[in-house]
Amino acid sequence: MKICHLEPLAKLGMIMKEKLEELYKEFESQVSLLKNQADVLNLKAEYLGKKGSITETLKFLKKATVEEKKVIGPMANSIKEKVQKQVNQKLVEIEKKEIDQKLEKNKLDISFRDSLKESVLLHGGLHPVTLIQQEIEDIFLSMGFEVLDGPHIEDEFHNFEALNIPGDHPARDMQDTFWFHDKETPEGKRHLLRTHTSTIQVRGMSTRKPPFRFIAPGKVFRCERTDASHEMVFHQLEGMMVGKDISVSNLIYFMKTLLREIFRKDVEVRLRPGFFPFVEPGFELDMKCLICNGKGCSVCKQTGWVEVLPCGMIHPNVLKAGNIDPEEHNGFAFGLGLDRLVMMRYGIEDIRHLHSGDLRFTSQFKSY
Ligand code: FA5
Repeated sequence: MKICHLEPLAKLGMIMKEKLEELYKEFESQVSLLKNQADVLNLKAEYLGKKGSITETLKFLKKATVEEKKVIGPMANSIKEKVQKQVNQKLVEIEKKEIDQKLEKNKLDISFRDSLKESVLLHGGLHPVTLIQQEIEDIFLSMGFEVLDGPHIEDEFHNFEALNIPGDHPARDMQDTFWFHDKETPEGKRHLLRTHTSTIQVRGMSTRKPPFRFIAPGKVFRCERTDASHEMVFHQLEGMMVGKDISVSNLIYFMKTLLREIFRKDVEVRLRPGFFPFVEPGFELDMKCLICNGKGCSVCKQTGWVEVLPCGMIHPNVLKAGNIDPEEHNGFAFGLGLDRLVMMRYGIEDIRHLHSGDLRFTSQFKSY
């Protein structure tokens, strides 16, 4: 603003007041649009800096009389303070916004938000062995069986001796296992990773009075050379029924019912003699290989049959180990290979897929 000549006090005061208010309004509208601190500081310099428009306007005060200064001075200071206050507020506002943006960008979301929920639903789920185990549990629960559990680390007594397999028995070689180099039990027995779920037979028998019936699913461990149908860690499901006058036909009835429910149709089975020291007579219940439909493949070792369900009538010595009088009670037992059953059910040609941890494989199974 150029003022070329001195005005009377009232007029000069009015002109300066109007001019300062006009400048302040102009500043206010500009500052509200700014988005970064550097621009705010530049704008401040344009108004309050050495050559700023407010500063320039106030230079006229030098020429004013004392009376004029008394009126215009406080007014000018108030405008300067208002500008400075606006600048400070804007700087704080921008800084806060920048911090919020940074926090939003680097935020670690540990809650189950939509994206996470989606990936859990897409990729999470139950393993096919668990799915089939749960189905079998339901089938047996509906037939009045209990479901028991037992430890993975067992002692020699429960894994072998109570099952009629003493220390020098050749049947121990059929189930080579992993032994622990730890202290023996008080009875002088060593510890091992259980080789079958039959260990739970003795534990179940000694805590129950006949008649009873239970199943016991779980992981088992064997020192095996792996191939299309053998793993070192696999799953079995033990079953046992004890009472009076139980016969082989009862055993066959339950086994056929189980397979019909699992495969939702009658499957072709064959029963052949099988040797297990804890049953007498003992059987191998094989089912027709559903991978090759009986033609012969690597899973059934070209025989057309897959061994899934060894079983038999409980040996009197095993009943005695469970405190049951074999003269009064008898029963049957079976030990189902769960992984092989899963293979038959879903047409899986190699057992090693099951525990490969490959999501492309496991995500194919219905899990909810
Ligand atoms: C036993 O383990 C007996 N305890 C089963 C039993 C229980 C018989 C009660 C009689 C009465 P066997 O070693 O055959 O038996 O194993 C049982 C089932 O486990 C087999 O039919 C097979 O389906 C499965 N199986 C055995 N070894 C393996 C392996 N290395 N990998 C995957 N599945 C296996």
